[in-house]
Formats: sequence, C-alpha cells, structure tokens
Amino acid sequence: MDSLSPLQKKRLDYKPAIPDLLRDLRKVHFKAMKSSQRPPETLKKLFPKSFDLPTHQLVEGRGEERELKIGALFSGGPAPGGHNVLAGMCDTGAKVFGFFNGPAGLVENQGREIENIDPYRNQGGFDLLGSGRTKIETREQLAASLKTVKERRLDGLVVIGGDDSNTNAALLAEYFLEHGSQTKVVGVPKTIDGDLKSEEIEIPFGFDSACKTYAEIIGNIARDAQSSRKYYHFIKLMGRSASHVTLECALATHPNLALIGEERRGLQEIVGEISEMICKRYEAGKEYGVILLPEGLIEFVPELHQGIQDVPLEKDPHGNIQVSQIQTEKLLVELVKKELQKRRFKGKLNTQEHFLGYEGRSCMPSNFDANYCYTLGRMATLAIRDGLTGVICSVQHLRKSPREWGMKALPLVQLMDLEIRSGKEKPVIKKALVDMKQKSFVYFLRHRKSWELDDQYRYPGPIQFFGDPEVTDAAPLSLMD
Ligand code: FBP
Repeated sequence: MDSLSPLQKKRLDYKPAIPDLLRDLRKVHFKAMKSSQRPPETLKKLFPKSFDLPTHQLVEGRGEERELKIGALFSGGPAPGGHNVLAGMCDTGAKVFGFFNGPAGLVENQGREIENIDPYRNQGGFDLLGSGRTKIETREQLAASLKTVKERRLDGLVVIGGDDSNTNAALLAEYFLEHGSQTKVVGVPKTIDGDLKSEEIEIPFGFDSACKTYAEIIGNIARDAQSSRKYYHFIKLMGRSASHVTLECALATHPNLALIGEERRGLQEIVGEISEMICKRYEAGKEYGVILLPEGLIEFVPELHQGIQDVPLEKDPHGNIQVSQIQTEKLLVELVKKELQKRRFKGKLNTQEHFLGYEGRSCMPSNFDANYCYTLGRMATLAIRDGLTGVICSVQHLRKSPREWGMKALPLVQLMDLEIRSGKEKPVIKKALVDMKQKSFVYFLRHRKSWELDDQYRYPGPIQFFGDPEVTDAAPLSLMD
C-alpha cells in the first residue's frame, strides 16, 4: 500500500489562490502609511526603537529583486496551514532555514535548511520543524538568538505564532534593532483559538480549519443525539480564555445551548439555564440535546475562577493557565444533576462528555487556510525584502475572493499592552475576546433561543476540497459583515 493516502496525494497538487497583487513580486512594494492606532505610552520605555514604526501597505510599484536568506519557526500549538506559510516563502525563491521546536531552536541554533517543501504542501500539522512554547525574555536568550541569526547570516526571521509567540517576535525585533542587527523580524498570525485579532487582523490562520473539523464532529453528535434520543452531550471546545471557537461552531451547528464565557454569567445562572432547558425539553418529549462550552469558561465565572486561583494549576511558560486540562464539562454535569434533583425532575439525564481540541489543530487546512497561509508566507518574505521589522502580516477582506485581498504590515507594538502574568507586569499582545457588539455574536444572540427547544441542528459535514466553491472555499462564519 502507498504510504500516502489518495487525499494526501491529491492535496499536494492544490495550487493556493493568491491576491492579484502577489503574482509578480517585482511589481509590488510595501509603502508606509499613517497608522490608525498608537501603542500605549507605557510601552515607549520598553520598545524605544520600535515604538514609532509606521504601518505599511502593499501597493503596486517597483519591487527590489534580491536574494534572501530567511529563518522561520513555528511557535505554540499547531494550526492547520503552517506548512503553506513555509511554501509561500520558499516559492519566492528565498532560501528558508527552519528552526526546530519553536523559539528554543532559535536560542539553541538548531534547525535545517528547507530544501524540499513539496511533500508538505497543503498538509496539516507543524511536523516539518516541530513547535514549542519557550518564552524569550532573558538577556541571555535574546543574545543567543542574535548570535544564531548572525551566524546563519539571516536577512530575516519569520515567527509563525499566536499572541505570546508574536510577543517574542516584538522583543526580538527590538533587541536586534538595539544591537544594530540587519536581521528583520516579521510575525505571522496563527492560532486555532481565533484570539489574535485586531481592527486590522480579521482572524488568525488555523481557526477556520479547526472550527470546521469541530463543527463536523458536533453535527455528527447532534445527529446521533436526535437518532438515539437518550443522551445530553456536553461538548467542551478549545480556545483558551476566548470563546471564538465555541461561537463559530455554534453558528455552524445550532446546538441547543452554547455558553460564551465573555457574557460573564454567574455559575448559578448557568446551571439554572441548562437545567431549565432540560426540563422544558423533557416536557416536549425530548431527553437529549447538545450543549457547547468553551474551555475558557472557567476564567469568566467568578465562583469557578476563584476555585482555579486556589488550586496550584500548572501554567505554560507565558503564564497562561492550562485550561485544556480542567474538566469543566464534568463539573457542570455534576452541578446540573444536583440542580435537577432539587427541582424534582421526573425525567432521566444521561450524559456524554466530550472535549474537542487536539482533533482540529493539525487537520489538512481548508482551502481558506491553505490560500491564506500561502499568502502570508509570500507577504512575510516581501516585508523582509522591503526592510520591515517588528511587524505582523495582516490580510484584509478575507470574506472576499483571495484575488481581492489587501495586505498590510502592522507594527507589533501597536497590538501590545502591559499585563500581569505569573505575578509580574509584562509586555504582551492582548488576547482578543469575543466582543458583545460583533456581528456574529449579535446574530447568535438573536437566534439562540430558537435553537433550545426546536432541533434546528445544522450538519456541516467534513471539510471539502473538491467541488462547488460555495462548499470548498467558504470563509469562517464569524467574519460575517
Ligand atoms: P496557541 O495559542 O499556541 O495557538 O494555543 C492553542 C491551544 O490549542 C489552546 O487552544 C489550548 O488551550 C492550548 O493550545 C493547549 O496547549 P498544549 O498544546 O500545550 O496542550
């Protein structure tokens, strides 16, 4: 038997769609423009060299042709499409040196030149290089990173990561500038969590494919629930503090109930609402249902939050509580059972608990993510060619066809603020939470009641790669405007 599945082989041949502007790189360049945002003044002292960097937009015009050697690393949890960022870089003709195991590979100067990206085109995972969560903050780590890029004679370094990884990128860019290094640092927004967003960054890559994978499974579970009619499925979804993944999956599948952490409701209210729904559905002859909850719920519910403060839970190197390891779904089930007893519930409550997270982080990227990542890789290379540093790539109008996408390089410092992490004030990129005014949330608010009693489940099915573009090329629902 062939070692590659037929779909793996077919996917290798997919040619990502790219913006018209990116077709001939000799005919475009980044042009400085007025930034719509200024970083908080408190950051001036920490980022004296990169504090006033302008935003740049990719426009038509003569582009310099030169040979480039660029380092690249994956950072944090995997997200579908990462290999396409590398493919986008390699296809510009740049030499790409990949660091192993995330930022640690940079500090320890471990990696290898990417000679053949072909077997990784449009495939999931970060396995070509591996990834890691090392936080770069000490003078020793920064100095070691500088030594690496000097020894490797890199024109640039591309950090493919989420909020914490791009905080690393900002610190490296500042340090390299401070030491007169010619190596530019450019960030690429990655994370299935969807929380690396701003006015200019519509969504990070990986979110679309991961949510489509979870939505497929949720749809299948809903169909099973409706068929066997005996279980309530409590489905916890990854996403750290923010509930973007849960919201996207709720829009895609119409569960009976989806909790959104950012609504900041009390524990009693949440348990009361779930119990109420179970009682009403029982009266309507339904003893089954589907309930979604974000893994970060625990951070917004005061009673639970107090609980996690008191328990010595492990934190990752960036000071994030490892919410994936907390079994909120089990806790909620127990509390609901108690509440139903109090209410003298006459029906049965049989539950199944699920946690969807790792299943979606390394799937084959959707066409949306394959196109988006390839575009990001090409852009990041151009940003380095044009001498930009301390910036993150941002693609606009993602709901439109890739041909019409716009491209900007935003100063990373503009996304940053000071936050208390592990008891100390640190410069970080703030995690973007679900905004109660965003269109997708307002839509959800308007419709969620009608999903409670009537079963209006949607069944998205698996990600499709071939066929009608309406099915294969759909952008995330959260990008609704
Ligand atoms: P990133 O911010 O690195 O993209 O994290 C993604 C994520 O999958 C979170 O949703 C989750 O809480 C966390 O990683 C799990 O971490 P780990 O991979 O260390 O188990």
